Amino acid sequence: MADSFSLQNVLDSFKSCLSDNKEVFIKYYISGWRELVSFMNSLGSVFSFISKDAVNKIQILENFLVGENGTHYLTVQSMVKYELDNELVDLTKRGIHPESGCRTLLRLHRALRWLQLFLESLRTSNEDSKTSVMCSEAYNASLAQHHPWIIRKAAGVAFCALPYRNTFFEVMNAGSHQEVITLLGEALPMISEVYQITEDLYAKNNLLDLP
Ligand code: 1PZ
Repeated sequence: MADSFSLQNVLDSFKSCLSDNKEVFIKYYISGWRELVSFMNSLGSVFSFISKDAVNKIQILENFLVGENGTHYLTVQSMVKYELDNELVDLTKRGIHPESGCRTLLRLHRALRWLQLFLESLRTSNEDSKTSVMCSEAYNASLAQHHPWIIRKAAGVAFCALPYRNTFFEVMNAGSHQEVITLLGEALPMISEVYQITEDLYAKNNLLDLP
């Protein structure tokens, strides 16, 4: 993990995510998330309940990756195959595998959809746009559908603490506003492709509703 956040690091991680045959490397997927978490931490402690959960999930995947069955966790594709073939996933209700790689990654995958929507709206925003509004619109169109009322409420409170667009662009640490917008334009297709490949894989294997 880098000492300080930069949007470029996020872009680099998601760029490195895809193998030549379009498999998603878990190593770079989680390093992208680590970058994002460090960014979120720099925004203040209101976000710590969100980053704690994200870090927890990143850590679960990391443990699989460095564990004795690590070679099966090289890519999302190999993980799905390995965990399904070996019945390591609770498919319909939580049971003996409450922290499978598949269900854990699904949570981050859903959050990646939020990120995609949020960054796209930042990219196309103007000076009067409010980050809190963009953030909650992206949230309502994605993650919120998977969260109970109490989490949605807490998320809504946190969004109100987001800095203004100008400050936000500065903490992204990628140069002038125009440069940030250009970089977002490069990052988004990468993120979208990683998202879509994972989405198709999960859909094909009926894994989109894992408990
Ligand atoms: C910069 C602004 C940050 C806004 C982040 C928007 C996402 C709000 C998410 C609120 C989630 C709060 C805490 C915990 C939720 C968990 O219950 C769920 C489901 O997991 P389960 O309970 O089934 O184990 N966790 C998630 O949905 C994963 C959330 C990961 C969020 C990562 C956000 C990273 C943001 C990067 C910011 C640039």
